[in-house]
Amino acid sequence: AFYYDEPSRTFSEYLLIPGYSSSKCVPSEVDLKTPLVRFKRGEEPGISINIPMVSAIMQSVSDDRLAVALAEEGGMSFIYGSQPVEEQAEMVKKVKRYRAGFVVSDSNVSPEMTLEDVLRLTEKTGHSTIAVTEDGGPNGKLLGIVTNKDYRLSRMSPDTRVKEFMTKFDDLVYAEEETSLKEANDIIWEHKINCLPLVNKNRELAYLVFRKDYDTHKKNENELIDNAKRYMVGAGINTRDYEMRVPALLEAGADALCIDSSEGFSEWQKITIDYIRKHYGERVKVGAGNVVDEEGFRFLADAGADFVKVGIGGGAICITREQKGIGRGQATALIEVAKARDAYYEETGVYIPICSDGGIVHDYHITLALAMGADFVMLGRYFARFDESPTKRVNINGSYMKEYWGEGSARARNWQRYDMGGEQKLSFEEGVDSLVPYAGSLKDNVNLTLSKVRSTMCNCGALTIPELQKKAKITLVSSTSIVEGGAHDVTLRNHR
Ligand code: MZP
Repeated sequence: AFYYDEPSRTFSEYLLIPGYSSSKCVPSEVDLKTPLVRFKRGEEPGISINIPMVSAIMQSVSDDRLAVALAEEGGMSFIYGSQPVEEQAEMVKKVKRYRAGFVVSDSNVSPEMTLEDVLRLTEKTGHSTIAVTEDGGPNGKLLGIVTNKDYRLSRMSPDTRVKEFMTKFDDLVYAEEETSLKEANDIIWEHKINCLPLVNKNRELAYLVFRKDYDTHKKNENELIDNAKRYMVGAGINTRDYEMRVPALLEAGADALCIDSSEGFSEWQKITIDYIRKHYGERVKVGAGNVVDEEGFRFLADAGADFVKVGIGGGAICITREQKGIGRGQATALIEVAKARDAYYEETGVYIPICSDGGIVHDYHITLALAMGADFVMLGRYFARFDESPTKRVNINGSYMKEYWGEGSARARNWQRYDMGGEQKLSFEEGVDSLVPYAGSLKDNVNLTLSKVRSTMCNCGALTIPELQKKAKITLVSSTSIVEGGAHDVTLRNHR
């Protein structure tokens, strides 16, 4: 066996030593923009994110709602892949249909539905206005608009079909997607309507603009709604069903893919990337991982990964190290892979961003990870605590908690993430089912976290992430990495 001379260490064993900060080095001047995908020396990366945070590819973390909230702050989510292809693609579509400030009609009805169905749908989704499309699909041909108020006032029988009801409201007003906000507003006021559907050339619904959306966008009244900000979103894939999943996710509009695996130094990842390169060339961006050393990084870099994820066994819900005895302290893994990334860049002129995945417990761990060479970090527990995460908020002895479970837990049953080519099932658990303290909105928390990151960067005299990586002085403080190997910072729930 090969023995490493040094023990593997984690973030809590390190601290940053402040460097000189000039009077120009103030938090408001810090730029956190960072590359997401590989680029050649002298060129710009195909995709960058404005803050160095992405959300974990997990059922309890990354659905379309969290993806929109994180994109609004400048980060990016990877929608979880441990669900049927169509459902994952639908989540991606919902994020892509969403434009800053505009409501996307994701709760459409077909003309065959009854008024009772419509009322139930408005109650379930909280949308008072629903678009009626020919096939009931979200982007189908637009036939009309129904508001629950119309229905209530009409006093028609609940069994009435929407198509009969619509004959009472045949003055459908709509506009083309290229309408400017000002024009949309004029139409809304002229027709005394609350909601204007926008359609493409085939009268397929693009989205609904509400009067209140315009009010919140007054400053850019001549902006075209086609140009309104669209959010970026990523999606997890696996090394089993990629031939089905990849095309569906791309069709849905995913901006980047990521092979989601607990252990990425494997031929399966190369085969998956080869498939993508063969069918889509370089235009489809795909991350790979996870790895924890130079060899693993080199393998994925040579295989064509657009970014590489680092980390095995450090996730808050992860018990891989206890179950299988594999893994590495997150800091040591990251430091080695960052060196490998820099050496690769020197040799080939190709920069491959690395993502530190798992084990971020305190906000300062993010700054440390960036200082140690990460281009961005992936977080699960952190995001699971917020309003926007997909899980239930529960009251435990008077305190609000949110559910958070691992992809390797019996609850998620994401066997593809742990697949070693054997039977198609999860043979033993590598993750726990837990609760984390509820923490409020994503926006408030991300802003607070990043204000700490910016402030620490200024203490180190750095205004950008590459500058931090160059200037950071890091010291070891103690050896507590053993704590990271087990479930930590969570309350265990019914775990056998
Ligand atoms: P954390 O931010 O909660 O500490 O860690 C999140 C990361 O843990 C995920 O991005 C993923 O790499 C990893 N993960 C997800 N499920 C499990 C598991 O069940 C796991 N063991 O380790």
